[in-house]
Amino acid sequence: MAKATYSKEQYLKWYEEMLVYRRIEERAGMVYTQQKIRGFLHLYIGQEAIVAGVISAIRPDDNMIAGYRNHVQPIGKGMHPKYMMAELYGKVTGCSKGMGGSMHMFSKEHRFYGGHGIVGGQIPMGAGLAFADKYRNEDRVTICYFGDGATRQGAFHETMNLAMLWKLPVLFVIENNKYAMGTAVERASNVTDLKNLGLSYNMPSVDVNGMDVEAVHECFTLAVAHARKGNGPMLIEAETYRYKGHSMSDPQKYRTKEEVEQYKNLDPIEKVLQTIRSKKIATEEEIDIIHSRVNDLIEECVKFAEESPYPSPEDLYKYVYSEPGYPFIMDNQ
Ligand SMILES: Cc1ncc(C[n+]2csc(CCOP(=O)(O)OP(=O)(O)O)c2C)c(N)n1
Ligand SMILES: [Mg+2]
Repeated sequence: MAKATYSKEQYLKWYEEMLVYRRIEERAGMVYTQQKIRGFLHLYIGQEAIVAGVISAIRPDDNMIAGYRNHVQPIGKGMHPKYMMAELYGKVTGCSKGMGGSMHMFSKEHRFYGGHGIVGGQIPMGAGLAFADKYRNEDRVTICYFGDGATRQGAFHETMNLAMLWKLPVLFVIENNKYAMGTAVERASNVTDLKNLGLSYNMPSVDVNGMDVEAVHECFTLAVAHARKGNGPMLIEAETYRYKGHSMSDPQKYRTKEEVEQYKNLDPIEKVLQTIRSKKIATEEEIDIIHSRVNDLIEECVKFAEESPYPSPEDLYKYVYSEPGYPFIMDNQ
């Protein structure tokens, strides 16, 4: 348990935010089985404390970029979740106009720069965002998320070197959920203490319990201050676990049910709820109000997605490449 204690508002905000992430992902999984969502669907269930703890430690104008497990990050950055749900449905009202789907959420307005399907592809782009800010003398910080599997990509190592050489204001976040699809970290990597990968580039590197929102918040508060002051990047390994399969069809033969249960006992949302109850931060009535507000929000998102139209066939080839002069700003966010 982290030492610092926070305000009532902060605890309730963390709880509600993580609950929104959990419930919207559960609902997405449900409508997927009804074939309302097609293609891939990588859920964030179990990992919620990472995004929630980062969001409370950064400024709204800081940048964020992620891989394909990217449904909740733009919500944390301030985008209404109905635009995420509509994107999953492939509807024109989605945050990428229904052209991206599950792996390609995007909200330039909220400085969420995707949503990338190529494992590790977002790592050099994260450094690029930070390079642009440094070049323009902006004091923004970029948060760049990727998985344990992505640390096996050459792009990761090339980026570590240049980001450190140029002291870019970027925080690289390894979301170590122990597996890359069905491959456990220790089957793919000689170095299993993944934060140590940063040390060969002399990059300040730490790990944090990614299932404890308070610990994540504390860690990122320090890391963001470090990067914003111009001290350069950091590598943060957030230890976490995904409860669901890699995507929707995953028989999960690479792990035992007992292992999954063991991590569910460390659930980050339950942990905050226990803190709220044990410190008497809120009454049961206040907690119930949060639950019904979250339920109503999820219903609103599904209704919006279901009632929205699909993109028109004439637009099929639009937005594949950037069109000169086209400002990629959605009018619906
Ligand atoms: C360059 C590349 N290679 C392979 C794949 C196929 N693939 C998709 S997800 C994935 C596993 C990545 O695992 P990790 O980085 O740990 O992220 P997680 O899914 O656990 O969040 C792989 C190999 C891909 N999308 N891109
Ligand atoms: Mg992984």
